Amino acid sequence: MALHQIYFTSFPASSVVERVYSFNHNSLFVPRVMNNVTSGARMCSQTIVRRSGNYQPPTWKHEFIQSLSSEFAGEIYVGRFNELKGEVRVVMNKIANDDPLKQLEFIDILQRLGISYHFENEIKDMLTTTYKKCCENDDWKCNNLYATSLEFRLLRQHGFNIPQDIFNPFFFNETKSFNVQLYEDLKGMLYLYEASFLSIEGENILETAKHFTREYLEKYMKSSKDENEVAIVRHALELPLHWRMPRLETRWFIDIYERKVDMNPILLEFAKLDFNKVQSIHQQDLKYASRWWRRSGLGEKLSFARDRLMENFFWTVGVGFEPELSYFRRMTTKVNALITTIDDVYDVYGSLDELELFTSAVERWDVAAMEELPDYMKICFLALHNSINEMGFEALRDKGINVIQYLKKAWIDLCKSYMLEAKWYHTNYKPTLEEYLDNAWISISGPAILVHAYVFVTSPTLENMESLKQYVDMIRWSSTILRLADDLGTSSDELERGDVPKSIQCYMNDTGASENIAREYIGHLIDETWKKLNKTEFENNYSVYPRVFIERAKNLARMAQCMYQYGDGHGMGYQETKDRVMSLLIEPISIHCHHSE
Ligand code: LA6
Ligand code: MN
Ligand code: MN
Ligand code: MN
Ligand code: MN
Repeated sequence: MALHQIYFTSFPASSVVERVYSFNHNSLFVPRVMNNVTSGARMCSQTIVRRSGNYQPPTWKHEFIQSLSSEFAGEIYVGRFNELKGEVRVVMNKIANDDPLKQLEFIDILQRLGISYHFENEIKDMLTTTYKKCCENDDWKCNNLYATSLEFRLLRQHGFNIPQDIFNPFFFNETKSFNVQLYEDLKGMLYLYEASFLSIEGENILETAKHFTREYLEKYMKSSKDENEVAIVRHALELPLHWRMPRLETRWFIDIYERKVDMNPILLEFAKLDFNKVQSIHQQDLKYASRWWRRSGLGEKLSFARDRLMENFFWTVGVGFEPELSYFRRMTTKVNALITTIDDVYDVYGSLDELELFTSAVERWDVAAMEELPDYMKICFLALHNSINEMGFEALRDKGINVIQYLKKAWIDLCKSYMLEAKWYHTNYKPTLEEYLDNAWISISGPAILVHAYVFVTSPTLENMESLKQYVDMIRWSSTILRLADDLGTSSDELERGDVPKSIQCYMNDTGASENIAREYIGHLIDETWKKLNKTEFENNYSVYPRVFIERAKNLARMAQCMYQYGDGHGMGYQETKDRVMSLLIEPISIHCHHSE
């Protein structure tokens, strides 16, 4: 059935790559260059000068959201859906006795079509068998870069720590370079490129592979006239598969798959139907969240802050799309909306004195603490207090555990990190990049989001919550990527409005580099941080951090790279975000029936 032929049928001219890119992997940080705390900048004036975010009103109205409905929510398609699912399972069982490459290709297609979550156990079994034999040099992958790369990527994606050495047959250790005969193999090069993003620090073969294949693919793009191939390669170069927001990738791939000559119509129809069914569940979650947001009154009362209910919901779909994660999406939208609002209180509207009051009110976590707050902060504080306590109540009711102190701690840590940035801003202090990042991975709210997510997607124990309280590495690296991606997308606007120097500016201050060089460096840091995040997964003990949680941590980083891919997709109402929301949440995929009744 050769599903892999969706990719390439022709190969490019050989010898397009002349040299192997090498990269400097020294310290992440450069030494401190300047330290200019301006003292005596206390806020003492009576009139408070407030900044403005210049935010546009929301793109999506509450009434529009409430009007959404989908024919895929009902019973009409259930029969066909189950029928197709059964047929896919039959194909899968047949393939289980087939050659290993066929199995891997099938798993890859299921994943890319967004339907692999229906067959998790079957996939796990197949990959466990593959892993046991991964170091044998079997015929099906011998001298086959494509097959080896696919095997490597799938195994690592599923937490199996297959060694980089399986690429040894293609790599010359003496010259530290790949065999140039690989230039003949576009598909192999593309798959090696994708595989290289599953690496951890210190894996030199994979690091060489990443630069070698990128350079090759970039040259290929310039020389090829095959539009389909160029589109696929461009897509891969923009962002590798491992960094992509899963649902958008699914939506993109379904269209690609449909154009493939030997595609399997059963898989295609099942993928479309499943996409639409999942979308109808997302719409229900969105409507719930929008009702909550409307009732909170925050959008109207705090007119200086971003009113971004749809975007806040969209994040949650990026972090967890599966049908059974409705509760997670509903609650996390609330968390995101509170974060977005309170972030603007600290960054845009609040005076330093007001912010001190707010921070200590959150530390007290007590309605009595509201008394001394200005009115606009009262409503914000009470919305926070009530919403989070209610989540705590539901965890107690449904999971039998009192997590409020842990949720509360996440908000205290977040507000303290906001407070530190506010002080830096008001005293015109310029932190080094290292000093900035030490705080900024918390102030981007990743730890807060993930601690709450842990409660929403697992059955937490007090022991787990205690260990999470220290913000394990997984949370740290995911949040660091979130921060760096956010800085790449938002810091231009932030600096114009008035804000602390973000990572790009800190690096410029530290080194005297230009903005372009600094942006490139931050991109490099994202790459390095992904390696650390990858590593946490291989070291993980699944009983403390189950897959369902690890996937949230990885997806948070992916969603950040999606939201900020072209700028501030979260705050600025970009067309790109509108189009993405349309295609994921509003418009179903049209279904042509391939079966006759
Ligand atoms: C980004 O805003 C923002 F609102 C976030 C809270 C990022 C992640 C949020 C989710 C998932 P901004 P700052 C809702 O760029 O001030 O203002 O930390 O964040 O740079
Ligand atoms: Mn690199
Ligand atoms: Mn902000
Ligand atoms: Mn902020
Ligand atoms: Mn920002």
